[in-house]
Amino acid sequence: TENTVEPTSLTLLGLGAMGAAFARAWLAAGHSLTVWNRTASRAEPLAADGAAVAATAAGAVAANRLVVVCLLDDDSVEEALAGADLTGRDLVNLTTSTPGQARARAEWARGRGARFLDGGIMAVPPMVGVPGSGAYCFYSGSRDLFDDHRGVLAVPAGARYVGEDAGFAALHDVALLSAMYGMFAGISHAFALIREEDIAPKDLASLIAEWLNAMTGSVHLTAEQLQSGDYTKGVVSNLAMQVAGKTTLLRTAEEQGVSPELLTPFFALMERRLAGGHGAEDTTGVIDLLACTPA
Ligand code: FVH
Repeated sequence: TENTVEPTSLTLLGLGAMGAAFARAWLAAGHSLTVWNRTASRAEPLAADGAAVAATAAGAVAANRLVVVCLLDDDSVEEALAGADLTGRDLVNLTTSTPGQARARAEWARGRGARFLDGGIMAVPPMVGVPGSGAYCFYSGSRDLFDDHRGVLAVPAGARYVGEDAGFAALHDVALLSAMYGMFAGISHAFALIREEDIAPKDLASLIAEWLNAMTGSVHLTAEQLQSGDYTKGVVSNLAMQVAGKTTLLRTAEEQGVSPELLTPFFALMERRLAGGHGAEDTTGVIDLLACTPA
């Protein structure tokens, strides 16, 4: 988080948990902020902190060249900006979107005379504006917009530009969240296994955290294998061995009275890859099996 940038005037639409956290960070760093929120009362604490409050979204957009939007979803962005003149604006959309929605929104903004940057927030509100918290946003779309406003954008959370394709910020965001949900699934299964036993959850928690940390290096091996096309490169625990070991995991779940439903989809894919004659690989080949026709 940087807060040594020139004082800047900007607009923020959306004062939910995340929008309000961004607003507080910009105000605390001395930037001049105009805010708007559909439910006007949510702007009151920010007005007390020095924000100018616009009565309408169109008015807020008219107040500044740089307009940041942090609303619930893409439909709310459409609704909020329907009556606003975006000509000459630099629109930064931090609302969570799919890559397709972000690309369509970029076209939509360009058609209304605005430069566009999409953002994906990798933080929860308490991390925002806190130096060293690790909060950051992915940004993609107009490089010029990003370069012009990088300093002020990096005040609430670090700023990582990932490409001109407006869909890339959302894609990076969702890729990381997807990895996180896989981890949450494994953690849920692990705790379910010990739930009825005389093992303190906090003791297992430390062990899980330590083990997951030790395993994170595998992400780099997967990347190397994908890049080289050789999925046997550097393999330590091959697929044939892992599929054989699956029986122990499933039998343990049964013994402990735990549904295997969080594990079985991944094991089914590993088995399919093994059946295709890829026992010497790691699990990287599963990625190829996931390819399907985009909607
Ligand atoms: N909060 C979090 O932990 C996550 C972290 C990662 C990124 N997400 C995304 O950030 C966007 C905003 O999330 P939020 O936490 O601020 O969400 P809420 O507190 O629920 O506030 C929603 C705001 O959106 C406004 N809003 C909703 N619908 C409309 C609409 N049709 N027209 C105009 N504004 C609308 C709502 O207004 P109000 O209910 O106060 O009137 C809030 O300002 C989001 O994309 C997350 O996925 C957050």
